[in-house]
Amino acid sequence: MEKELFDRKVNQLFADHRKLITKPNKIKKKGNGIYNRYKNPVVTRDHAPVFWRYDLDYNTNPHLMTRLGINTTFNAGAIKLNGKYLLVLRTEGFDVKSIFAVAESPNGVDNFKFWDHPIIMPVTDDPETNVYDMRVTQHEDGWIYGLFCAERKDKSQPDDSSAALASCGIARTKDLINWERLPDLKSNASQQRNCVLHPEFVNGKYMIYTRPQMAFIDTGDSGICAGFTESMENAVIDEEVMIDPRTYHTVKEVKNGQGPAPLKTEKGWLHMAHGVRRTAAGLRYTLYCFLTDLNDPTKVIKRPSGHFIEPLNKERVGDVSNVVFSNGWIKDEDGTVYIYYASSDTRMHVATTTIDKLLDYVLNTPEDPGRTELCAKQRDEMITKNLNILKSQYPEIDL
Ligand code: M1P
Repeated sequence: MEKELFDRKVNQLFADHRKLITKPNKIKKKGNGIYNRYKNPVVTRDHAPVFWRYDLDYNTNPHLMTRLGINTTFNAGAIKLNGKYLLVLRTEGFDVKSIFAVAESPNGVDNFKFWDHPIIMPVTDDPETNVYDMRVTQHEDGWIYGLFCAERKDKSQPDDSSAALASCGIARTKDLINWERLPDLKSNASQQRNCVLHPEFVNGKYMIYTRPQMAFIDTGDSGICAGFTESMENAVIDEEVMIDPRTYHTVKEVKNGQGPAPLKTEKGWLHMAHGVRRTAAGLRYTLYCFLTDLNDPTKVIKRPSGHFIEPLNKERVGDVSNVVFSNGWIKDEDGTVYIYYASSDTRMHVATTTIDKLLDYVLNTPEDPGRTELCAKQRDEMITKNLNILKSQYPEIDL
């Protein structure tokens, strides 16, 4: 390629990129009353800067090839800092290693722009092969903590190239730029994923939501648990108590995991989690909510039935299809909540709602009665009530 053409193409790459990242996002019509979905994903792999993917030196890349491709940008932690909405994205290269990248937006729903450099996360004495799914918690001790999955080859099974060990990596920062790596969480479980730091001390200790598991994929009898540690500089949990178990024939039959750190409300701690079902088409991941006691966050006080967000339309297809996963949300000063969720392990979306609506949802959506006969009766009660309302208040509606 002539240098002149190369230069033109470089300019075009940047123009196309700018057009994409500055595209306004719009609320989708026909919401469900609980939250608004948006027309466009907020971050895709094409949002990664051109200079993250291409070698722009004519001498070493005369064909202007993608040199280090980005495969997916998903499962982002979220925090608002200095008035900006920040996502800490799981950014997976073509090499299937994830790195953490920060993208910031002025309004939380569009114009997400990557910071120029990825996070260079310091390693422990036993460097991991992969890191992902960071939960970002602004703790009352003054630090911002990132808890993430640190994955290493299981060296006790040298002949199985898929044998891996997942543990909870811990790091802290004040600005998301400079990170202090702390030792991985120590607990009695051989593996941990989906660990999340609670934002406040509980009885003077740090509380960590865990998901202990005995194998890398299969979680066995595990569910969302909680444990306490005196310090984050050497986090040790001696005992984990189950707070949200898996349940037969529900959205969390096969596995579940805490989403982002819970939001504090006047009625309790508001949680979002993912639940997994096994289907003939493979695993299906949806998001669900629950509320825990303000004074005792290990005690669940409300469990609205079923899922809260499910993969819809284009969201259903991607690297790992039929998945929605969330590890980040932001509560604004005015009560608006920005829920960041990834679809099919591929791209990031936002849904917006308010604390009031979320509380209405968790407090007034009936619990799953557990059996089909009871579900039929539960629905019939609402139908009967509605038919009376319709007859008396909306006679013009043709039923
Ligand atoms: O592929 C779906 C998700 O699978 C894992 O989550 P969990 O351990 O709860 O099954 C994680 O690898 C997550 O990143 C991924 O989105």
